[in-house]
Amino acid sequence: MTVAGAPLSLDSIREQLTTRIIGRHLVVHGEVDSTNRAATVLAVNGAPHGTVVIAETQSQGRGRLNRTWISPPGVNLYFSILLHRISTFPIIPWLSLFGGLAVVRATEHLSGLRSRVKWPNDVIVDRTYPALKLAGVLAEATERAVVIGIGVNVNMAPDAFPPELRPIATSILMETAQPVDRGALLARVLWEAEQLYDTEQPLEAGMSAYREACSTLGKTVQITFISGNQLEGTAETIAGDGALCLRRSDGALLEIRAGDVVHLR
Ligand code: BT5
Repeated sequence: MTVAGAPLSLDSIREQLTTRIIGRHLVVHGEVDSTNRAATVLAVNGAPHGTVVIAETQSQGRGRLNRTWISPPGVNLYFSILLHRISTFPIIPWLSLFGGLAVVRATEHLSGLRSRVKWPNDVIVDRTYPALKLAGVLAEATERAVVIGIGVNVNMAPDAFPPELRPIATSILMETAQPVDRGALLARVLWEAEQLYDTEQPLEAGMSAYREACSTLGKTVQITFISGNQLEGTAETIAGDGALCLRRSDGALLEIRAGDVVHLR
């Protein structure tokens, strides 16, 4: 067992890993531009299914649509899971939804903190309005592989966030006042992910668990599309393929596959 604050090392992570596939091949960087980019390069070079790339800090950590993921050293988790596109693994929308669910489950297991997913793949603490972002997931697909990048704010102090993020972001430490061993949390997220990606388990069970953990359902939401167009409605359910089903005020039911969601009420 390592202690909170200890650097992440190959040995300390390996000691705590309980997975069969995910993380059996591990690459640990002190600093990298982006673990998603590094994992994509490894995928092209034939890295095994289940490879995990971890970094203490990222110089160009990225969110969706080329946004920045703030990645200070030594306090958080930044990692990417590389999965080959093999027929026994579920399709891409599930992979990215389940990344957020794995973080929710692992966080509660290790710290007792109850977080929720905001569709599609933010992890938030929603006891206040607006909710605070604890983790983000960025799934990117290449021809041969899917890379699921996960950033979790673990032991980050409020003043480590840039001022514009302070009102909208949080960490496990900020919520519970207790530091968490990052190696243990990483090992647990990978274990939860492996359970969810295991096709011996019915996918529908994972989707039901996702719906239960989803803070978006039942809320009035505003969706902004890549085009800048916006829509408002009530989030009614998540379809079996991961789409958000939105009820408009005129009664129409729309299936949304991508967009930025704001919980209005
Ligand atoms: C995400 O994008 O939430 C996906 C973030 C994925 C990060 C991981 S870290 C490991 C892997 N390697 C990478 O390069 N990326 C992945 P999006 O929904 O677009 O949210 C981005 C927005 O979240 C930013 O524009 C900020 O407003 C906010 N943000 C940035 N850094 C944050 C942080 N550390 N904590 C909370 N919010 C943050």
